[in-house]
Amino acid sequence: MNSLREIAAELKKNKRVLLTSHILPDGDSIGSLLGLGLTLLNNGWDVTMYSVDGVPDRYKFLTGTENILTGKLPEQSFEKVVVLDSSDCLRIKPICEQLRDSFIINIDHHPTNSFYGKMNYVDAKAAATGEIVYALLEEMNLKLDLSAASALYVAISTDTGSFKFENTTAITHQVAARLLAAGVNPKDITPLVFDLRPKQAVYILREALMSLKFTPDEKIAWMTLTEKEMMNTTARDEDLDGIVNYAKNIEGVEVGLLLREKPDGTVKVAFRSHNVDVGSIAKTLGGGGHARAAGCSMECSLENCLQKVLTAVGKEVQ
Ligand SMILES: [Mn+2]
Repeated sequence: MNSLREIAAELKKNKRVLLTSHILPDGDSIGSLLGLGLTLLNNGWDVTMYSVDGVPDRYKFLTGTENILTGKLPEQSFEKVVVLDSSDCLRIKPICEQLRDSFIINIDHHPTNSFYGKMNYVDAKAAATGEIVYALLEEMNLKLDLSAASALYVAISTDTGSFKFENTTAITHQVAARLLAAGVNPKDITPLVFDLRPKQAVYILREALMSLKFTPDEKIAWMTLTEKEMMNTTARDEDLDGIVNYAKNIEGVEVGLLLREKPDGTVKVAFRSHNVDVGSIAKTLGGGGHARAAGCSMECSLENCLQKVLTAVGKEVQ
């Protein structure tokens, strides 16, 4: 692994950089991208910010999201490519091949990271990739403006569930304090990111809750969503954010699951737990993630996938 100092020095050598982050972007994905991108831009870099799946509506209030490209990746060559918050090249699959010969700098906090970059910095203790981006910018001696600070606040507050998850450390709060000192006011951000939801998100939540079921010992709770329910409610992927936590947060439940049928016939599974390492379980099913929050994609019917997942999780829950 490389040090942030080495990465800072390398980034200073070239100004034409591409920054990108993972498919189905979350707050850390977009926030890290913008926090780094806007700061480099303000300091003379020629920055291209790119997100495979665009920017979810929820994060569009952040300044600079309008400059994040999606769709076809520009043909021009980049001197450096920084890939953020992505544990392997599959997380940027549509552009992974195209970037194969690029100088990739991989910056991430997923313990399952495969070190696919020419340079790699992976800190599994960091609460968010945004926390690492903050440290990198400090190493580069670059000052954050309010827009970049707001983006990093979104990155860190979303990956810590508003500073509630166990990944929240003293460093997390120190970084947040500096972001507030740079002008961030949580009341301008938190309601937009955590509280306000579009109507179809509430409708699909209602469908998910209607499907709630438990194992006989009530330690595993799961919800399922069919493609038909997604169509009927006009819900999008991003409207499913956080729904799995309703299963996890039931008293006595150890693992909460959300299984969602996709139009391509696969089933996407989200795992959340209190103590069990669901990251390892997801890995045995072809996925990955963190110890308490993980996911995988499976090729089977909703019912068959559910049985496979319950068997795998059941072995670890007693
Ligand atoms: Mn993250």
